[in-house]
Formats: sequence, structure tokens, C-alpha cells
Amino acid sequence: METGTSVKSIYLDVFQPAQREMGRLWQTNEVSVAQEHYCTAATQFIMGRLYPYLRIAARNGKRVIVTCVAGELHEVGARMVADLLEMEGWNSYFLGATMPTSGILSAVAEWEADILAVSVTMHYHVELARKLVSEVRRSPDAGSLKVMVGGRPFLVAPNLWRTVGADAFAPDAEQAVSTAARLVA
Ligand code: B12
Repeated sequence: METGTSVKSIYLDVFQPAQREMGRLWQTNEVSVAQEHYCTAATQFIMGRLYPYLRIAARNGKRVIVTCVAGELHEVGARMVADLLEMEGWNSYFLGATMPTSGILSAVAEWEADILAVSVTMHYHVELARKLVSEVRRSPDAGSLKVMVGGRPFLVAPNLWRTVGADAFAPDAEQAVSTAARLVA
């Protein structure tokens, strides 16, 4: 940061590849579960310390709720999406891991969000995302809310976002920002 590297670059060029490499090392038994947990805890700790360095653009008056579906423990990617949107002037409400559907629906109503951004990592949570999107669509409080999805299953199967009924998908936090802008334009 002191040599001028942006938070975005540290997120996308350091933490993201490091976390994914950690997963590969865990899968191939080259690191222990404890080492993998420690690495993620360190990443999250440093992300928290970088927060004061986020350069927040002028507020755009838009609100986004960023959440993981119920049961989904992988929250680092969603947090990156939330932070980069905040930097671009969004009011970004990050709900974190394993959010019950009912809680997400209440948050949508309470905060009158423009976009609901849903993160899924485990393939067995995709169905829950589909149900969440359909419940959001039926909710009288949702108004013109748009739904954006992202995370590992949507990277592996590029058209899956349509199957869950979302309005859009983005492959990373940087593109989530441009996609969100397009959705509310
Ligand atoms: C850390 C980690 C964990 C931690 C998570 C802790 C935490 N607080 O987040 C813990 C230990 C809890 C965990 C548990 C498990 N994990 Co895990 N985990 C990981 C690991 C190593 C890193 C995840 C991460 O931080 N990635 C970095 C972020 C930045 O990348 P990302 O999530 O893709 O996010 C980017 C984009 O996808 C996108 N994006 C993400 N969300 C959204 C949302 C929207 C709206 C948009 C637009 C974009 C977007 O933008 C992000 C930023 O650019 C991955 C490896 C990997 N390849 O990711 C395995 C991995 C995902 N885990 C895996 C597994 C198997 C599990 C467990 C089943 C293990 C077990 N047996 O218990 C459990 C399941 C838990 C659950 N119920 O969710 C496998 C999944 C394999 C598969 N076939 O799906 C992986 C891939 C490991 C591997 N093989 O490399 N895990």
C-alpha cells in the first residue's frame, strides 16, 4: 500500500490467487487443514486492516446487499465484491457466510436495496441460490431489485447464472463493479 499498490490489486492479484493455491495444496495433501484455516484467517485479518485504505469514490446513492447463501462458509470472495463496490461509491451491506433465506429477504426489504449479490462456492448450494432468487422475485418488498450471482460454480459452468434466474453474473470482484453499474443504469 505504501508504494502505491491499490487495494483492488492486493485483493485480486495477491489474496485471490493465494487463496486458490491454498485450496490446491490442501486438496493434494501438501498443507494441513490447520495451515489452510490459518492462511484464510490471516487473509481476512489483513483485509480488515486494509479497510481504512479503501478510497471511497463519491456516493452513487445505490445500495447493494452482498451475501452467501445458507450453509455456505466461503465468504472471502463475497467480501471482496462488497469492498470493491463500496470503493466505487455503493452503499454496500456485507452479510457474510451462511445467511438464512428469511434473513436475506428481510434485509432486502429493510435496506431497499437496488442489487442483491449472492455468492455460492459449493455446487450443492446452487439449488438454494435458485430458490432464493425465486423467493426474492415473489417478495412484494423487492421492487425493481436486480440479482447478481457469482462464485465457483458459476465460473465452472458459464451459463449457470441464467438457470438460477439471476439478472447477471460476474467472474470476479472487479467485473462485479461494472456489471452492477450496468444493472442499475
Ligand atoms: C478458504 C476455503 C475454505 C474455508 C472458508 C473460510 C472462509 N471464512 O471463507 C473453509 C475451511 C470453511 C472451507 C470449507 C470447505 N471447503 Co473450501 N476452500 C477454501 C479455499 C481454499 C479458498 C476460498 C477463497 O477464499 N477463494 C478466493 C476468492 C477470492 O475466490 P472466489 O471465492 O472464487 O471469489 C471471487 C469470484 O468467484 C467472484 N465472486 C465470488 N462471489 C461472488 C458473488 C457475486 C455476486 C459476484 C458477482 C462475484 C463473486 O469474485 C470473487 C473475488 O474476485 C477454496 C479454494 C478455491 N479455489 O477457492 C476451497 C474450496 C472452495 N473448498 C472446497 C471444499 C471441498 C470445502 C469443504 C467441503 C471441505 C470439507 N470437507 O469440509 C468445506 C465446505 C464448507 C461449506 N459448507 O461451505 C473445494 C471445493 C471443490 C468443489 N468441487 O467444489 C475448494 C475448491 C478446495 C480445492 N479443492 O481447491 N473452505
